Amino acid sequence: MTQSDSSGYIAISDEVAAAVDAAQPVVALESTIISHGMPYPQNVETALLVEDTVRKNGAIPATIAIMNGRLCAGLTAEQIETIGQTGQRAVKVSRRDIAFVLQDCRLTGSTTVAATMFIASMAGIKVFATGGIGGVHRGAETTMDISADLSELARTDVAVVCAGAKSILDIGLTREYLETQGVPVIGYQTDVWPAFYTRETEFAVDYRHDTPEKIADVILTRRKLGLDGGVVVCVPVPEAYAMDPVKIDTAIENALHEMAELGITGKETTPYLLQKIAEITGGGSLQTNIQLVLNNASVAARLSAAMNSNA
Ligand code: PSU
Ligand code: MN
Repeated sequence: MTQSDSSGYIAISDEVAAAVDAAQPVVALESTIISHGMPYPQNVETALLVEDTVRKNGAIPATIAIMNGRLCAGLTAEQIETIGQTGQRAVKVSRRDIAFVLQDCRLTGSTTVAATMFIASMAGIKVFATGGIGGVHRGAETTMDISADLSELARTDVAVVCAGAKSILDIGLTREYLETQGVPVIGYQTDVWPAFYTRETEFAVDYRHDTPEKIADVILTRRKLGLDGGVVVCVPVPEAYAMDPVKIDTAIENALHEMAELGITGKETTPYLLQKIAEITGGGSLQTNIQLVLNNASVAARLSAAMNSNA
């Protein structure tokens, strides 16, 4: 059973709809990480574990995707299994793709950070946990490859909890772009941007906050002021799972080199690089990726709880 809003395009699960209505904590989760970010079956195992982690930390999980011609907020375990098995045959859906994938009921659309934020916001969900956001790619000064995740952050009021940006991106340029768009980057218990697989970079975050309550407080102030858009909350990967910086940088360099030789561009770049880096590190990067997502899910659940008790 699902509830629909008057537009008829969105299908919110009963559990998620009830939690949103009662102002209970809810955390949105994306599905591109399942279809394009990890291999089967670890992708499905991780997606289900992430949902458990959200629950254990006091919130209701709402995994988001486009299935059977509907924008779905809150998937069943069977739907998550379908996305995991469909893998890269699913359409990777960013903002521009949403209406087109809705048009063809046969398509399974896995939503990126941008599309997940848009649908979460429609469903009344204000906090979203993922692994890493898209950003400004290296070489973007000639390719113009800048993820639509960044412009979505500028317009949609959802807090995105992530482990920073991988060095497949240009972190310095990503930071500049977010500043231009008025999107603050908050370091959770860190002064510097984490680099996804590792805990540190040379780039400072805009503000550091050490508790979910302080982050919730500033988000509510932004809302009261009518400041549009979201915030990025950067959480470093737990120490025990962080990778050796030299090893991971070498793997990334090699993966980027191979990608250039193959001529891969556009929306295929991130999935290709994630897969290649996992291969080069003998699966090490995948283990780190899984652990950082779980950690972000727990921080997001506590942030959502803090936002509801402050409101
Ligand atoms: N980073 C990851 N794993 C992912 C992604 C990013 O570590 O799965 C996905 C997210 O869905 C993100 C998207 O929103 O890649 C960005 O893609 P693009 O750069 O094509 O906008
Ligand atoms: Mn891109």
